[in-house]
Amino acid sequence: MTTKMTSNDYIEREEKYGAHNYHPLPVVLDKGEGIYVWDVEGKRYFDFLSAYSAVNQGHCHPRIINALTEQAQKLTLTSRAFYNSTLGEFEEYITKYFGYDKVLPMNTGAEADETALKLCRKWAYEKKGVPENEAKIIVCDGNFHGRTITIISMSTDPDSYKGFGPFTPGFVKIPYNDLDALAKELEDPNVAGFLVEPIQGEAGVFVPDEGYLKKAYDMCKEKNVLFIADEVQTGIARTGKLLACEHEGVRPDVLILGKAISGGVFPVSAVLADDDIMLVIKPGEHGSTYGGNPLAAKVAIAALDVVKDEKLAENSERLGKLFRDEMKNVKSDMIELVRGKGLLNAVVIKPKNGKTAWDVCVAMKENGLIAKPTHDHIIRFAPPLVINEQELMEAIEIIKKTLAQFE
Ligand code: IF1
Repeated sequence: MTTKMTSNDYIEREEKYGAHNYHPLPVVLDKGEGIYVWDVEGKRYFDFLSAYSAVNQGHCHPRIINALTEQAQKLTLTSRAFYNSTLGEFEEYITKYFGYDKVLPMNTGAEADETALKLCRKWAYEKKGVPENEAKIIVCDGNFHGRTITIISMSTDPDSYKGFGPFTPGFVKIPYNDLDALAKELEDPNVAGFLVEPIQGEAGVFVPDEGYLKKAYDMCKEKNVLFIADEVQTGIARTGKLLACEHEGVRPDVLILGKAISGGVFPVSAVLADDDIMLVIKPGEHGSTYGGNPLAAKVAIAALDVVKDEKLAENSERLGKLFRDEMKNVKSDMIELVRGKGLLNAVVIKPKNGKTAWDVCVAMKENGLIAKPTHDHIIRFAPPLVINEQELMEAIEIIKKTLAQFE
């Protein structure tokens, strides 16, 4: 009779056979449903990371799973060498959903960011008249757009770029939330685009000043520079609007989506733009084997339907405010700061008696809630957007109880 594997057995096996490119919290997840996940010992947790905002619709949402399983029995992948019966349906659905002429479907967020960079450069040469190979793209300190070599060439975080050089040229780094720095760089006629996260997730949920995005957008328009919004993490209702740019009435020239576009069920990403930008890429100049495959198409349609039908943006807005109000009233000298928008929030932890954000996360796990620190001292709290008020209050009680253990 084989003995049942324990969490430690699973962890040791991953240690032995898997690359060591992560340092996960010591919990082994085995099942997910809605806002909850269960570990291999059957213990239930509130999921307060939502796979970094990919599971906004909740784990294993029945409508999205049905779309996956139904299409999986019919046709999963054709490549783009041929047409198929689902891609056009997805393209029409998502372009109308977000209000753009065209979509270029990819798989991961990084691929969508790379796509946007290529689109921006080509548009600069063909439409703006920037000399070939001279295009510059402005990015922000503290950015996170993925892990490819070109994307880490934009990074200011040594953990992302150290040891992976040489780097792709053509990027200009400026401080985030700094309009004077942007204005200065926009004077260069070879600037093609400004790539920005409406809220910097990985950096620690940095919410820029009110009006920053709108002013930055207007400054880009004055200089015929593309405003490119990376909404991979902030999009799909996470910050209380369908897109974070909507809080300021900004319609990006190029919109980058990923993660929750498919509700955590299948890797789907997309770049949206109008014809004058999107059509600079001609047949055979860009793509990917799985980009826009039938499974992705049907899963994404179902996932985006759920966002609208279940009013996830409204729920995110309302419960995000409740979360921040409650957390700001928690009496704990480990809480330095609470910030966020919608249900994308972070608590900055002040170490105490040598205890750090990591220790708080391990203790929260023991108490039935999983979240993970970013940059050592910041804990991101991002539950699935299907959470209700009673469940949120229960989760907040766990956070309070855990912090009290460190008093
Ligand atoms: C990991 C971070 C979050 C993203 C934005 C593009 C991408 C991401 C704004 C690339 C991806 C993920 C990557 C994942 C952890 C997570 C993350 F901590 F890495 F930075 F969310 F903050 N634009 N973010 O946030 O999308 O290629 O991953 O599909 O690398 O561990 P991807």
